[in-house]
Amino acid sequence: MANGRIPDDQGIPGLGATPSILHGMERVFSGVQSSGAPHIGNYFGAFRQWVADQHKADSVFCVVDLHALTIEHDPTQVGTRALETASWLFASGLDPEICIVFAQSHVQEHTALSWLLECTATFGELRRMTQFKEKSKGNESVSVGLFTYPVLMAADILLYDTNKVPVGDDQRQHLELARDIAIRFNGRYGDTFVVPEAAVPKVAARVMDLQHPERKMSKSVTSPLGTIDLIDEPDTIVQKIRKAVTDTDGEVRYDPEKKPGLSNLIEIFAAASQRSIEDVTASYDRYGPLKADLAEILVEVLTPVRERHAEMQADPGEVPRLLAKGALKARAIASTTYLRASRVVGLLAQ
Ligand code: AQP
Repeated sequence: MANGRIPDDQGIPGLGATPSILHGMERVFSGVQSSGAPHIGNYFGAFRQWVADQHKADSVFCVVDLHALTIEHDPTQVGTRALETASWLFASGLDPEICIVFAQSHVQEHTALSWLLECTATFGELRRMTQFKEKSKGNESVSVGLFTYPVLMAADILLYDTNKVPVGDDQRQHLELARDIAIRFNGRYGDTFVVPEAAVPKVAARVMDLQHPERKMSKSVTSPLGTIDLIDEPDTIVQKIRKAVTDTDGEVRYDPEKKPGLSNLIEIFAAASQRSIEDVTASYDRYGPLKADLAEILVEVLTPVRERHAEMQADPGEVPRLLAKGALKARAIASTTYLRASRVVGLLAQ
């Protein structure tokens, strides 16, 4: 098996097939860490693709709250942040009637499979992960969880017989690792996992910080003027775009290397307006009007999301109820895959 589903006749006898094998649809899976307030990088790099995918594929989306424990966190905020993150997903347009949305910690097969995969991945390949190097830099005490995070992410994906993983560019390397682990596991134990493919958007795959355009916009890095959060009010968006760092040569040109600040703004503009980078660039000859129109279009795109998020706060029980339903559906798929994997590595049947 290369990229297709596991054929029924190669499955483990008696364990049956997963639902998406039965109805033959492509399976999409992706996740977001509940590590802080989601920003426009998350929205244009990931959430917006997910909303489109839910109508075309059998889609599963996860608030990866266990991943959020890999960095410093306040235990009193862990649950609240997971609920907040989920409510941004629903506000962005994920419909729990047509896709599965759940919290990672509610489906224990994620950590169980992660262990089987940790025994397949190698220390050397984890040590090469760029995100680990960046997040651990300068920290005296780095958790083992931060190091093994990409393996848990591989488990998240492989549990759902995932064909396609829509992610931002920063997750490309982790996706490659998930593929390598799946291929190695299948080679060692026989066809068990579908080998997933990354789907990275053509525009805004890596939205950069507005004040430090050499680094990506990030939830867990404090950069109040550099990050546009989905919760930001119109005035705040306008102010942040106006203050965004550009350069002094004054020429409107897309050149991420020489003009990183302006190129980032052009890319955000293209993503928000669904126009091409060339088209946006050709429409302006001064930075001021480009910034003013960008702020306007961002406000237009983000206001409905922010309003839906505010509406959801009216019933604090709604998001937990939706996540509980999502977990039931997710568990039904995950338990079948985990059992399949645990059998092939030789663990005793329960
Ligand atoms: N700056 C970005 N531009 C485009 N896409 C982005 N994503 C994240 N940042 C950008 C994509 O959003 C999805 C969810 O991200 P995540 O929660 O898994 O965390 P992350 O990739 O590590 O990014 P963050 O938001 O910066 O979080 P922290 O600070 O906690 O690490 C993913 O598909 C990601 O690619």
